[in-house]
Amino acid sequence: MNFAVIKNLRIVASSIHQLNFKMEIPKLKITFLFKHMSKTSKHFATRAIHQAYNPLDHHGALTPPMHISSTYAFENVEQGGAAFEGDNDRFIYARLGSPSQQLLEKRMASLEHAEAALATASGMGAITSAIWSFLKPGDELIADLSLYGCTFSFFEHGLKPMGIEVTYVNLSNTEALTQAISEKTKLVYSETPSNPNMRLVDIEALAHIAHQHDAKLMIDNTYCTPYLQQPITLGADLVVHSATKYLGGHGDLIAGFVLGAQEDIDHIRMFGLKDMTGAVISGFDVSLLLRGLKTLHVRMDRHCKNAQKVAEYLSQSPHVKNCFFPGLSDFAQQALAQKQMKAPGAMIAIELHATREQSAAFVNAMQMILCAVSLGDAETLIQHPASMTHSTYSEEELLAHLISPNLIRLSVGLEHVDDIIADLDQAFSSVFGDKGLAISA
Ligand code: 3LM
Repeated sequence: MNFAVIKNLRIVASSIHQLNFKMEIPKLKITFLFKHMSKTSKHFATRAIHQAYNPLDHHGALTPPMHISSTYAFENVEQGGAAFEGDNDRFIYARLGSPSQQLLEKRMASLEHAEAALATASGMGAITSAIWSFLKPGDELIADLSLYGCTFSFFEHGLKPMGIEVTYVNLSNTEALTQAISEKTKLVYSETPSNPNMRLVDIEALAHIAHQHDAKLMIDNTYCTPYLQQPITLGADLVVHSATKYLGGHGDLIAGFVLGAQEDIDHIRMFGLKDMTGAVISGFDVSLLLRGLKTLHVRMDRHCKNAQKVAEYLSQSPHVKNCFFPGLSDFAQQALAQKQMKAPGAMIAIELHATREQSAAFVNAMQMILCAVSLGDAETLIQHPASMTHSTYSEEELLAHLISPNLIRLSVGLEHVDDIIADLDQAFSSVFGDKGLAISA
């Protein structure tokens, strides 16, 4: 096979998969190339492991190299200048990206069915970099009522003082968006399910309304991950993640993503991130995330299975007034959950028949389950949002934003489910002095 043929194969391969084969590849590698050429049609689990990386391009290393260089050398000023003009594919400086970050972004874009992705230093880095890129004074952001505490704080204390109008609307009621949206609305923003109270919004319906008014729909998909929900396929323009959670999966990194159309992601990278937030992901965290993504599907399946059993247990407890979990038959938005989520996820919110003090005592009574913020880790985590993750809301704001001061949030982990239930059961007994209702294992 002559070089011209190999070169043509390279062009075809790289246009399909961005595989970058060297000219000297032997026959064996060409076979591998053909195997990889059909990758775009592969399943989620396969893409989470293989997408956009061929070990044979990297000395056979299964684990992609970790690039921690802050800067990149050029042959000369002309080559450097061309890179700054965007005329070649060279890397310049780690605030703009690195080879391993690029791999992570391609892989994540494939999982979310997005044209492009940008990895960031945190979920808040993703949210702020994206939002600063699209809003200017006088513009309006319409946001759902219930938001993660720091997102709410950013809207209140970051956007509003800069002259951006923020209007909170109950987006679970699609009609409410139709009433509220106007020509000054540039962005509609929601989590689904919402942190911490598990309210859903109809992504497809909201996208339709937003687009009729030339506004973008931005969805925080942290609770679901692309394994359970793919907002872009339902019409959302931008998706953000706290990758600190299920995507990393092991509680050992802080990171985020924004995903969307290439043009929008380029703009966020070159403006919101480069010039405004500087929320750059570290090379070490890129590496940990590439590892985390490889097991995402397996972990999520077990998280969801455990959570279903825990939610069923909690919903039968006489001490639980409300158990909010999309997998329960009495969940108010179960039909919507089934329409847009592959499974109910592993986050549960409960309200007890109890005072705020008793609710806190219940959290404090855990023996194995850890009292901690964050979610999506192997460890089951419990916390009291009004005191912890959502303490950025005042008492009045908590009520206005549908976050009950009695609400307790549970991130169901990967321990044996009987041990999780046993711990909850002993906590009920210890606080309420009865024997609890443990479903026997
Ligand atoms: C938490 N949440 O415990 P980072 N979007 C959602 C989130 O839940 C979060 C972010 C964005 C929690 C973190 S609270 C001090 C700990 C839906 C984070 C922000 O910047 O990666 O933390 O993501 O609910």
